[in-house]
Amino acid sequence: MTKRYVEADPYPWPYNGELRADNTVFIVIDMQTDFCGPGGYVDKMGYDISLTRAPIEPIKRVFDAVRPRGFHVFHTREGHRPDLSDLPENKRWRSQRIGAGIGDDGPCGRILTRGEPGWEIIPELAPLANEPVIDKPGKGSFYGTDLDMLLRRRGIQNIVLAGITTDVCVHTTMREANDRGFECLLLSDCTGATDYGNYLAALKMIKMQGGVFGAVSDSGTFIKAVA
Ligand code: C5J
Repeated sequence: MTKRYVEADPYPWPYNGELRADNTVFIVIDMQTDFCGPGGYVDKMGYDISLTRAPIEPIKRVFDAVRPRGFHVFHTREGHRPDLSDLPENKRWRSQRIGAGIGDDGPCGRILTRGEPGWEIIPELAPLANEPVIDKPGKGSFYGTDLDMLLRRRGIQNIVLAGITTDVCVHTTMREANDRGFECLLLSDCTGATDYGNYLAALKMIKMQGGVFGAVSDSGTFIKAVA
């Protein structure tokens, strides 16, 4: 079968050239109001949400390229049960000390709490009805979820990552996926962090050791490869 690659750093991705719609998923991590909207968790903590909003338009362009071609598309949401029974005490304590207590009332409802307006994925990037949404209590998308099962049942081998934040939920998910044997690619303009230095460092970390967690490309290059 013809091999297909995305130009990427530090190697043309995927390693084996088996880039197809049926074995590849585009996963969009935590594009929720709490992470990129006014009054959400990240805004309440005092970070600049223009950094976490920057990926919105590039992600839209990737949707337009992958959806009609039959690629799998998944979404994730970080959040906790309304009774907070899945919220570790230390995670709550840390959020309170920075002034954005998880479960506390905020301008977008209770912070990082399932069912609240701030927890919703932003309307611009709303999932389609057939696209799985993974609700996760932590930073990684595999811990405490059925993501691994959904990917393996669909025969997915390649994961293209996007979303926020690069250094926290995106990186944790990429590392978890890499350890499970999935071949991962992060699109640099489809992700953002609360700190620009952390964003750059997170991209650099992926590329060490011959691509220790996979490879990095960008939306335009990826779209060209799948078109
Ligand atoms: C954070 C996330 N940063 N989605 N969550 O707490 O990266």
